[in-house]
Amino acid sequence: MSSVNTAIQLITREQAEQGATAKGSTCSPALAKGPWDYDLAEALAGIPAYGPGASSADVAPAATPRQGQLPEAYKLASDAELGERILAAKAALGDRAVILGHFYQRDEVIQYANFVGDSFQLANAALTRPDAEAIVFCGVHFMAETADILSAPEQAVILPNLAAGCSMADMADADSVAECWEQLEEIFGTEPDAEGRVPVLPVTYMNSSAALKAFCGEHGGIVCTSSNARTVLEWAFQRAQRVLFFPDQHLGRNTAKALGVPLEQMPMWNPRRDLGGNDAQALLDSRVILWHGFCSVHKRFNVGQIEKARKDFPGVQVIVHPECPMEVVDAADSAGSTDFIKKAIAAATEPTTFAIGTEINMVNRLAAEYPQHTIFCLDPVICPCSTMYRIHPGYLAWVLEELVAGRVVNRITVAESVQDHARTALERMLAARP
Ligand code: CIZ
Repeated sequence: MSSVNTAIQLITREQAEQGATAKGSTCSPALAKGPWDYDLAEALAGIPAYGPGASSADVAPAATPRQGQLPEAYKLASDAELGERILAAKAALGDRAVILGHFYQRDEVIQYANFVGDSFQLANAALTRPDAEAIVFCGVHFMAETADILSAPEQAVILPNLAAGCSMADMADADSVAECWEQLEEIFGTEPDAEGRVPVLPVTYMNSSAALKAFCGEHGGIVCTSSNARTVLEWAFQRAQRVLFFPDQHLGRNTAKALGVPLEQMPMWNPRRDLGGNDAQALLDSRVILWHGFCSVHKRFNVGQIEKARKDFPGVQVIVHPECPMEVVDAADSAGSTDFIKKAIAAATEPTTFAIGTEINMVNRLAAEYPQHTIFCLDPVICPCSTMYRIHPGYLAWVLEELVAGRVVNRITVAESVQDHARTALERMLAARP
């Protein structure tokens, strides 16, 4: 089975055998360690961090949830022992628990999932199991929040490692967005134009906190995923003269550009600067105001990698995620969500070479699933999502065995007041038609 974990172990072994550092083969050899080392490092330093992988240089806000210490037995257990314990706990729990695994999660965890998919597919998959008392989400924090909003109040959503956040989601916080909104209202006012379109509507990417989804719900706005961003923007433009799009500038820019919005009408909002670093006229002329956020996995892809793939593999199909920078999306053959990428590969009837611009765990899994094709990651360096990495079979075994013992640990609960508005924004997304 291919996975980041096993790939990293191979690199580490090779390095030891060669007595040399295979420079550049991974973004961080620290990935070979257990994520509990980072739980401990954070506890000792008192400062949260995302851990090794693509987001290791991103600054985690002080309020980022931290994980307490995993009991020693789970840290010391071998993979085989953890596997036995997880399977035994799963069998003991039966239908009382459902395990969800995100596409970007490592195979060592995915092998135990009842459902594998993107964040929204997984939240919906959980709805097919109304009898499950516990929804164990092997993904990141905002995904568990969305599952909590959509699931029944008595169902407990569990995130096996509380430190599994999302650096992109953390780049837009509720206070900064509220402050931005206040400044925008001062410039635009609140009166609709002759066609009944309000001056601005907020649109948040699914990769955002429940508080921001609620902000959108409360202010006439909406949520989007990378699968439906175009439909959602069209929906918003029917109701508003412009859109405030957060937190991912790239998804916002790529989607708006495909709809014909000129780049000059997409100013960037830097929350650390007055008016986001813009003058009032640029904001008045705007159609999409892009929040200064990004995904550190997708930021790694560049046009040089695409040129190299085309040179090395004539005829290669380059497919990238729309969280990649605009130049990368423009240079690729196609761009789309994780589901789009998966379906594009599944639809290929002839053996094809695919160079993929998304997270390494998903690319490795696709390569193993479709051996008739040559599938590789555009980024040659093994650099997974730092926060998905924080989930390990040790944490999964722990939360499941706690459930067997009648204890719910690591529950993610979204406050009721936030849930209502966030659900409104999610429901608008489900109902959105261009
Ligand atoms: O929504 C998701 O799960 C993410 C992170 C991206 C996608 O394209 O599915």
